[in-house]
Formats: sequence, structure tokens, C-alpha cells
Amino acid sequence: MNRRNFFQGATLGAVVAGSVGRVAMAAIPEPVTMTNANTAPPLVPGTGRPYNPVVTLNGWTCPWRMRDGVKEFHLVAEPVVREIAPGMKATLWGYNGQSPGPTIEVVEGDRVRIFLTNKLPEHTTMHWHGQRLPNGMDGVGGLTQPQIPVGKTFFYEFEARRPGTFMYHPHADEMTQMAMGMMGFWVTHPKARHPLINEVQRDFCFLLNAYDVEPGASTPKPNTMLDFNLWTWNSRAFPGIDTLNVRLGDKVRIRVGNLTMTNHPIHLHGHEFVVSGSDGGPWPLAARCPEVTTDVAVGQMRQLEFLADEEGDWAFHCHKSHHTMNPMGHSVPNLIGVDHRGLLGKIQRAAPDYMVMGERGMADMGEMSMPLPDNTLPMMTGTGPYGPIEMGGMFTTLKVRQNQKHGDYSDPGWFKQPAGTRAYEWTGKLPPTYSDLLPATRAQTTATAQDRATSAPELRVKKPGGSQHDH
Ligand SMILES: [Cu+2]
Repeated sequence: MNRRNFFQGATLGAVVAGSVGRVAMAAIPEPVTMTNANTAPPLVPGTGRPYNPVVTLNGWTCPWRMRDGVKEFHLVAEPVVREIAPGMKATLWGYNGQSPGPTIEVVEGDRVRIFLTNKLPEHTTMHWHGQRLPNGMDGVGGLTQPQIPVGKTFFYEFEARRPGTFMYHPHADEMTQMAMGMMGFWVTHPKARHPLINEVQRDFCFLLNAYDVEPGASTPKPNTMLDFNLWTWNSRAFPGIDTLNVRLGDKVRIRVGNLTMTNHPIHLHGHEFVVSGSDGGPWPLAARCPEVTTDVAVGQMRQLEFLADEEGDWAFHCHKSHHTMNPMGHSVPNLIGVDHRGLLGKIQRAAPDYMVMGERGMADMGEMSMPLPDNTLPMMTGTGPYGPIEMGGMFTTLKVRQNQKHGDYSDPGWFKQPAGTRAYEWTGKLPPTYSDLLPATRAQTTATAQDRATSAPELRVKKPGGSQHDH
């Protein structure tokens, strides 16, 4: 199925029903393949209970067919070529043409049957992370089922018993198969209004993953445990990660699962969110507190929820600074503050590829267009309205716009900041808009100081060897 057909299938129920009719007599549903890494529009359910679909960042939702009241999906485990960002493609293993595989969306209480065809060069299985299910459907090769041999199709069947945020991945030669990109998202929507599950206008999901691909190569090294060089969301690195585009005033949920080898503190600018749930289920209200960063540990899933009430282009990223970078040599010496004028040329005459960290920091790299080996990404790249963004890896933007239409997920372009609301060079006096703000700010400060004087306990700080100072 190409993108055009998929759009039709996603938006026109009749087309879905027609194609279901055509294959209804077949024993196994035809697998659907995605040919690109774009964010597909939400797949509005044509059959089964209605729900508010999710949008998978640089991904898509797996179409299904209903047969005798059972929702049937067909996943094909196979080698795929995934574009990590424009300019770089990786040779991965995935499902139905992409890594990660398509998101599975079902409704609480649905009976689900998933056919899994193994087109890998080795055996595999599928584990349904977080699900309540019969033991024999848990997908741990050797423990709960025999491995699925090359060329064979197995099926899994269970009831989606609890609503929530889940994922799927193999439990067979795990280190290799997950390092190669085999994983996917799973969302079980509640069958009715749930006291702990909010209705939202935008519901995004993606998985955190990481690869170690030598610059110039395309296949990840599965033996790498810590030293990854591609930090990705749904197997995409900035600037290849699509932006999250929402309408001002939308309630937004972002579901994140971590299948890397380390934790990721996920950080949102300009808003506070609560963690409303995890793969363990919706969290009790008393357990939700405002945050701007939340750590997602390995094997964990988190749902971030917030009201998008500040217009603008807001950075949304992992807060580990090395995870917002693309491939770099880890043996690059730090020469900040070292005057090495003249040195570089001499070394490069002996070793033409030699490169040093800039003596002023690394920012120059954002603008530098160095010759790169084929099929790799600049270390930090992506250009905004004010120049290079100096980011890579796990970084994208939440775009909040007043005139973004309901249900419109297209990129509105860069935010046009109202005049006088952007940081800029001090030239001796403040612009009128800032001066206007000052009296209010001063009054607030005074009030706070008075409050402190009347209510806060007095602090006395004794400096070593000095006199006491009141604060
Ligand atoms: Cu990270």
C-alpha cells in the first residue's frame, strides 16, 4: 500500500470496508506495508468500537480487519531500510516496511489476533509488553513458546483487558533484534469514559531507540551496550523528527516508551505537564504532579499530559546533551581555551582527516559544512528562523498555534513572535514593551518581599570567621 492508498484507507471508511471484503475469505489478512517515514494522519477506525486515534510520530497505525468479532492484524518481521533523517538511511530489521513497526490501536475488551510472519534470517517471537494475557501468548522464546522459525507464521490471540500505553518487541535474540530496530507501539483505548483517562484533542506516541552505526556504514552494531551514536525517536534523528503541531488550547497527550539501553529525561519547554499514566495503567490523581522534565527509564512508558496554552515553537527533547547530537568521534580532544592556531594545518598535513574541537566551543560545528562520509548526519544540524539550531538526535519542536485547525497535523512553519517579545541585543535602553512591564514586576517583587518579612522565618547566615548577616 503506498502513501496515497493509505491516506484513502485512513480517511474513507468505504475503502477500508471494500478491501476487507476482498480478503475476508483469506485465512490470513494481507499484510500492509508502509514505504516512507512520514507521520501518517490518524487512522480513524472504520470498524469496531469508535475511539479517538493516536498519531505516531514518523510512523503509522496498522490497519486491521474484523473477522467473527475478532480484530486481526498481520505483522511481517523483515529487513527494512529506514531513513533516519534526510541524508542517511539505515539498514534495520522491523515490521511491515518500517522500524518501528506500525502502531497497534485497539479498544479495551477487544479480542485481538495478530499474525506474525518471520522473514528475518533468524528465528523470532513477539512479546506484548504490559499486557494481561494468557501465559502462552507472552512471547518469550523458549519459555512460553517455541521460537518462530524463518519463513513461518505464528498467531497470537488475547483480549485487550486493560486500557493504556504499551509496546511490542521480540523476546528472541533480544540484544540483536532490538538493536536492529524491532519494536512497535500499542495503544488500548478505553471502551467508555474512564475516571483516570482524560479526553484530549491531540494524542501523540513514539518510542525512544538508539543505534550504533559507523559513519559511512548503514547497519547498526548490535554488540554496542552504551556507546551509541544515533539517538532516535521512532528511528528518526533531528532534523528528521517531525514537529508536534497543535492548536492553542488543545489538551495534549504524548506517550513515550523507552527501548534503549539508558534512561532519557524528556523535557518540554514553555509548559508544565503531568505524567498521567504508564504501561502500568492510568496513575491515581494524587500521584500526578507538575513537571517540565520526566525521566523515562529503560523498559518504561510514560504519558505526558498538558494544556497547550502558550503560542510558539517550543523545544521538546531529551535533556542529556549527548542525546541531542548525531554521530561524532568520541576521541575528539577538548581544546576550549587552547590557542591552536597554525597547529591544525600541520597535523592535517600528516593526517588529513584530523579534526579538533573548536577552541571557542563546539558551536562553530553547527555552521560548518565539513565533508562527511556518505550516509551519515552532521553532528548538530537543523536550521531555524534565526540560524543553526545546533541540535541533533532526540530533539524536535512542539508548535502551538492559535490558527491551527482542529484535527490539522500539518506543520504551520516557524512562529512569528509578536514585536518586542524576543531577546535581543542591549543597546542602552529597554524597548517600550519591556519598560511597560517593569512597574508591575517591581510591585510584585515588593509584595513578595513583604510577604517574606511577615511570614517566612528569619534566616541568619554565619560566615566563617565573619560577622552575622541577616537575609
Ligand atoms: Cu536521552
